[in-house]
Amino acid sequence: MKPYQWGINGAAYGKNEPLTVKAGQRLRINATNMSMMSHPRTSTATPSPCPQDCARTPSSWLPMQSVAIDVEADNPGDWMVHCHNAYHGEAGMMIALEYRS
Ligand SMILES: [Cu+2]
Repeated sequence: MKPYQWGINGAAYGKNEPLTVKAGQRLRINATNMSMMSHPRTSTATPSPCPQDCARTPSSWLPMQSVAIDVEADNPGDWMVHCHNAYHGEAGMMIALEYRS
């Protein structure tokens, strides 16, 4: 938390490698919250809004808790996987999910 920077896959957004998935594939994102803060997590696609294109962890992603997020590739586009606390996303807690048909 010091400096106030967050990341996914070992780096802040823009420095981490995008996740990729192709049509018909299933992707499992295994994630561990290595911080002592809770992180509500949501995946959203553009232009499709929530709730149909959202994946949420149970209520909140608790400190030191692991979750598995299963994604079925049935909606091509550029997605963002991010913490739902906007200020955490702004600090880098996001990663692109590139889905190509
Ligand atoms: Cu967060």
